[in-house]
Amino acid sequence: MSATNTVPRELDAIVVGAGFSGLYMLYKLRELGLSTTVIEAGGDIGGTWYWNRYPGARCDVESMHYSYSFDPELEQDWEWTEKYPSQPEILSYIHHVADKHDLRKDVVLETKVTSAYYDEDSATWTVQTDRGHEARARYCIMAVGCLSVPKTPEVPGLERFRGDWYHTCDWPESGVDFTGKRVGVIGTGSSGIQAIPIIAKQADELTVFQRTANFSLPTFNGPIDREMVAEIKANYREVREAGRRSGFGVAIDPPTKSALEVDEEERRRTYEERWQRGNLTGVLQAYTDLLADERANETAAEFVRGKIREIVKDPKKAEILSPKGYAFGTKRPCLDTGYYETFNNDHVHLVDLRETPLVEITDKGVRTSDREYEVDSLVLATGFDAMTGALLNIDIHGKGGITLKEKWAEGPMTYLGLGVSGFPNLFTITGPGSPSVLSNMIVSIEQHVEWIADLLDHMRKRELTSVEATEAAEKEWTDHVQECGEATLYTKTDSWYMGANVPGKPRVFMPYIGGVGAYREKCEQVAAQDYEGFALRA
Ligand code: NA7
Repeated sequence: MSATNTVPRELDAIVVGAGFSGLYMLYKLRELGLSTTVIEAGGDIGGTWYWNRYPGARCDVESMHYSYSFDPELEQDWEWTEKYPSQPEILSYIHHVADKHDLRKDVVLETKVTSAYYDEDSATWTVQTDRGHEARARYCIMAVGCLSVPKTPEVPGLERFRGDWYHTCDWPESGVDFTGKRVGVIGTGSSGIQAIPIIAKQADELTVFQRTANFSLPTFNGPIDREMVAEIKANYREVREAGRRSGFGVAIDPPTKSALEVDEEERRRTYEERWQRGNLTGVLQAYTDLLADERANETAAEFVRGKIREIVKDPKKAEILSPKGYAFGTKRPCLDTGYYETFNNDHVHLVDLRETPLVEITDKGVRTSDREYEVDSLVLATGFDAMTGALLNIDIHGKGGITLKEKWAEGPMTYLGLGVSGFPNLFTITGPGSPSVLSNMIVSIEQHVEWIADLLDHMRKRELTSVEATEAAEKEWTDHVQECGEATLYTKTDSWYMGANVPGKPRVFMPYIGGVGAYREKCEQVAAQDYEGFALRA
């Protein structure tokens, strides 16, 4: 079944975005019998996994956990092939789910929502698109993703560049062949770190422009372990439930000791064993205080630096690749396949932009403070205007005409990352103030979608027409999110969690660090207490 082109003028709900969250929201709204259209900017469904098609794109949550849990049949039938799912495999999974549940017929593609206006008298939203649609709905649900507005380097000249350039999150569907090319990559976050080893295999020369060295751990990816799959499938309900009640959305044995209460030899053994697990949380969750105490953190950071020095043969490159100046884990750490090893190739060069800053893009390549690097192709792996970017790109007007941009001028304020006071009947799936980006996204998405669906069901049964976060509840929650952040090392680092990667963006810790389990409990309590902190009106 293919997507539709029409947006009915009157609907119960409009969902913006057809990634994991928008598609599941559609499924749940249909269950409630609410007429719904999903409006999606991309040329197909998939959200993050539609756009981020760069070579090597892969999720760094293991396949068996990075999937929907709402459909037990799907869960049993679908077969993942690798420990960590690649972008093409995740995208075909999303297509499979959409086909199975016939979701596409309510999705409008290649259409951007440009504005949304709330009308207080009718308690409805009027949404407009760049293709001239105008539709009115009781509910407007933003499923726009946390990492969906790309950011380019803040230096001039990109328009002058005569070669081809690509942003990792807007990669040509036909792919790119770098064979025989001199390629430059700017950015060494997750996207750059995943793409670089593969580009290096094709390119004649690869120059990596690094501003901040990142901590990256090996995935030890490979074919999925069939015994593990059988065991998880036999116990999927328990596995999912444990994930939902955990810190990050995948259950782990929580640490019990401080890194500083054991001797160096024990720490080294522990870190080594956890390094070999090939996952994001292994080393970081070895001790209770790695994300709270600088001295404790330094023990793990130095362990990773030791690994980099072991792998990278050129001591100068190893030194540049060794992260310093911020705590391990406080910028999103990466998982890689052969990243550091790539720098042992003679045709792979590394430029330290801290030493020689980026000055401009020229017609021939990249100029740093000391020289020009000529390249045929340029890859921008320079990240996103995270968490608030996609919401603020839409001209959203709430009660009294106030815009979301005005409301969030000093940083995002939400109640539970789900609702915003002054913006009734508007929901933000995985919004700022929720654990989203600090969790297995799908666990967070399912919880948000189900919570919103329960609330809408509650409202329908009681014939209520509007729901709005109260200012007091919103303030209390936003302060709590900040306090939780301040109790960790996260707020000491310039990261996209802090809005620090986008010049002029308010410096506020945006995600909730208290864990998905604690967060879920809070949401459940709110619902049980008649949606405490939300004003419900008839
Ligand atoms: P990230 O993690 O934000 O990484 C972007 C990278 O680009 C990072 O190394 C930045 O360095 C670098 N960057 C950004 N702007 C510039 C300029 N102007 N000059 C040089 N270098 C620059 O984005 P990703 O796409 O890799 O990953 C996003 C998330 O996707 C990731 O965290 C996972 O959650 C999945 P900086 O650190 O700012 O110095």
